Amino acid sequence: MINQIAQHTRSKNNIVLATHIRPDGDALGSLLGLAAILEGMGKRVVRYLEEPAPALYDFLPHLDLVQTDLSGVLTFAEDCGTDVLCITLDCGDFARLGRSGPALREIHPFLVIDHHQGNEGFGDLDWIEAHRSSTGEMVCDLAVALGVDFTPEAADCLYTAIVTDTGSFQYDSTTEHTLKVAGALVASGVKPARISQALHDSSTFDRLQLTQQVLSTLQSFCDNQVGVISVSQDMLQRTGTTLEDCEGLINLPRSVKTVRVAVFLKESNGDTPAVSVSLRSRGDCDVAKIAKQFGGGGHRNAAGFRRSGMSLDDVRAMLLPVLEKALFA
Ligand SMILES: [Mn+2]
Repeated sequence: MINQIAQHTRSKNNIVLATHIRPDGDALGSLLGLAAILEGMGKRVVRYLEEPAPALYDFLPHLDLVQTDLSGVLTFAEDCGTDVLCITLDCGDFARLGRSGPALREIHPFLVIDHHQGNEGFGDLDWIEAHRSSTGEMVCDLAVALGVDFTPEAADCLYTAIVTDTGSFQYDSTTEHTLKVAGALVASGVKPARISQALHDSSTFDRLQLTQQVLSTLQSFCDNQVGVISVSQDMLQRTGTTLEDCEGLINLPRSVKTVRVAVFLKESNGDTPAVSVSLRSRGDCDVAKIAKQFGGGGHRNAAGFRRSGMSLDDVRAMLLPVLEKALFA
């Protein structure tokens, strides 16, 4: 499949790249990294995001080149006639493309590059490998298949993609190949300490105060095998932060030795109350299966779902019996 993807990519001069809504490091890093690779091949590339990227990723090269104007992207594609293709990166299903999905899907060929478990494919051509650590890792292989060297910018973006989706090479999805690819990126100029500092040592006192409040909600269940934290809109208002500032906090309950599943409940702001739930597991507990029961999805060790019209307490009460069953099955 990678060769077919490479062949299609070679055959077109204009390429639209898109990723999922509320993009994470893998989504942004894969998109910006592949864009730099394709531009190095002399192609015209559109980097499309439905909404601006979270400020946490401001350090990524070429983030300023991202376009958020869908009509401009569609006009570009139309003007290219048949000499265009669209690639979505790290997008586990069609709905995750957001409001722009249906319009982008009109661009042909439409290629899907992704590593989400349960992605059944929604492109003209789907390259989906659920065992991969990250979409960034797959893009690195694509660059090799295309016979292109990594520019320093591409390498920084792709390293960020891999390092964020593997929790800095800590998750089960990290393989020998993942580390080989990361090594190749370092050989191309990546400074791991610089990326790690940008991702992890760039906090603010507001964010630390938010962390303090979120940690005060910590509860353990199921013989200390489940750790739950939550954030309310009230906490965000009090500390002058946003949900974006909650990135990474789920690793706090996950860091407890006995915890097999960490849960982070986040109250959304909006007209109707809603709670989004992040699940992280260690070892063999498949949280993607659990998320799926509630209409969500993800990977075996990292998944999530969203519930409208329920409070934080209601969602916790709904989820705990399901977790208990999964852990003690
Ligand atoms: Mn990913």
